[in-house]
Amino acid sequence: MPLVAPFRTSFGVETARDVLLVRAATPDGDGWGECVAMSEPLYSPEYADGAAQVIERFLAPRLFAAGDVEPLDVARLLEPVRGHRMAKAALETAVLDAWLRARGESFGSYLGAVRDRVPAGVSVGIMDSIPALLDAVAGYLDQGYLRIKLKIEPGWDVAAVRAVRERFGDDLMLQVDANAAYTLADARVLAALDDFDLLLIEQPLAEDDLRQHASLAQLVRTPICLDESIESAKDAADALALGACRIINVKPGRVGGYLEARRIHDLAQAHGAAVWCGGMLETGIGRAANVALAALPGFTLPGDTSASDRYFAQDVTAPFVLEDGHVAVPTGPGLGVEPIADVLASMTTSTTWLPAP
Ligand code: NPQ
Ligand code: MG
Repeated sequence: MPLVAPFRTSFGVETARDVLLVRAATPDGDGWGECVAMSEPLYSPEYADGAAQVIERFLAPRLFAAGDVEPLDVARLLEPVRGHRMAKAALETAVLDAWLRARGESFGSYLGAVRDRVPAGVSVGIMDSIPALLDAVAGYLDQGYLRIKLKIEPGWDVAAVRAVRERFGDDLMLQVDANAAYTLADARVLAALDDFDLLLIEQPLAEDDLRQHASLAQLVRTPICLDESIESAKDAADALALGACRIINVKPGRVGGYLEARRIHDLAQAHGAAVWCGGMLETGIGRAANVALAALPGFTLPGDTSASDRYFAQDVTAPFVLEDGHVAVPTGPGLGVEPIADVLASMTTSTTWLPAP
């Protein structure tokens, strides 16, 4: 799926999104899940073709062998396979969607949503110049986005943040995301961001640098938020106990599914830590479930739950739209949205039915 504009982060420039969708065909009806792995292993070790292969060879056979599978069984059945959380999440979501559709219950209702719409933030890529960045941010604010996240990397940080703060004022909810581009030796640059009253600094250091994040947290006033470092509720518990972060970006794909994502929400709530819902340039399928999750009570910061047109001119489902800075939580059974058949067909490059005939 072509992106409406190139999206540059500290790990590269994306101009299109390769999407792996999973459809669970069950006796009670279909369910859908979106695998958020990128086409290349740049954000994390998983990648879309690898996820398709691990599903085909190792994950789906375990579900088929188990016979009558309910959503709460999926993680346990897949647990012997190490890692591959994004692939597992896509399968669990498809099973959960089919199960909820058959019961006539929405994702939001099942997960424990307490809102019918969620405030929307937007993630703004690294630009070629400060004027280009200011134009991009102005455009998103005109559309109504309630919070801006700037992607940063060494050389595109303090000046970019200062320019946005000066142009748009102190009331703008503003945060940054480094996608692991810094080291503890950069603590002085990161501490310089303290002047700009940011909501948080997301994943400044490498994913396996939990201890270093705890050290960094002693050197900067801005709250540290972890994304890539948190792959499970256990990781979240460790990070909070260590003082490595005060806030967690919850991405269901990264942690193995919506049920584990809810556990992180519950844990953070008990710990008094804030969570918010991240984004992986999802189609309407993944976006629907994210918006439902973001409606849980502990999601107290606006998420990267943008409207579909932030990324795609044509979404695979009916588009999610921004209304008064918010995105509506779907109310229909399961995800509440489904792929539009001819749109899906026009975008599909390959289909595999499992088990193979
Ligand atoms: C983040 N997302 O929070 C990610 C990173 C990211 C919205 O900033 C293709 C697929 C391109 C997934 C670029 C946002 C991507 C991607 C960035 C995820 O760290
Ligand atoms: Mg991030």
